[in-house]
Amino acid sequence: MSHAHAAALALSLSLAGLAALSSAVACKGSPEPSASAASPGSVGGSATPAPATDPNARRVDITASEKGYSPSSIPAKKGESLTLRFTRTTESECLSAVEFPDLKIKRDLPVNKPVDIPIRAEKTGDIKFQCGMAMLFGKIVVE
Ligand SMILES: [Cu+2]
Repeated sequence: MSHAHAAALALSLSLAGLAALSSAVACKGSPEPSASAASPGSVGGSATPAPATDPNARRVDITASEKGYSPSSIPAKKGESLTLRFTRTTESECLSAVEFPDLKIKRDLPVNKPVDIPIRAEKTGDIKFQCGMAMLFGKIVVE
């Protein structure tokens, strides 16, 4: 009688132990994948605000007329600071804003009011700009 009793007790103890073990594993396993998925990708994008106009920057006057941007291609040296002075000379709404998609810069261009946009030519290649509707284009060619 006492022998059967002990066996039953041992069985229930080991069952309780198994249950405790499996629930501990389940709790530990769940938070890990979401924690590791959240961490990468925090570096992307240039969150740096546009610098205040650099006094040493080279100024380039660009006219935005119904014919488009003039000049539409601006050569620059790598590392150079530029101030692009856009002047819109047409009532056409097409050119009411200028946008640098790669730099995430967008500025309104009021008619006949020069708008300065500081640009740093950080790497070689083209820095494109365009009207707000992406119909007219220009670029800075960095070498
Ligand atoms: Cu346009």
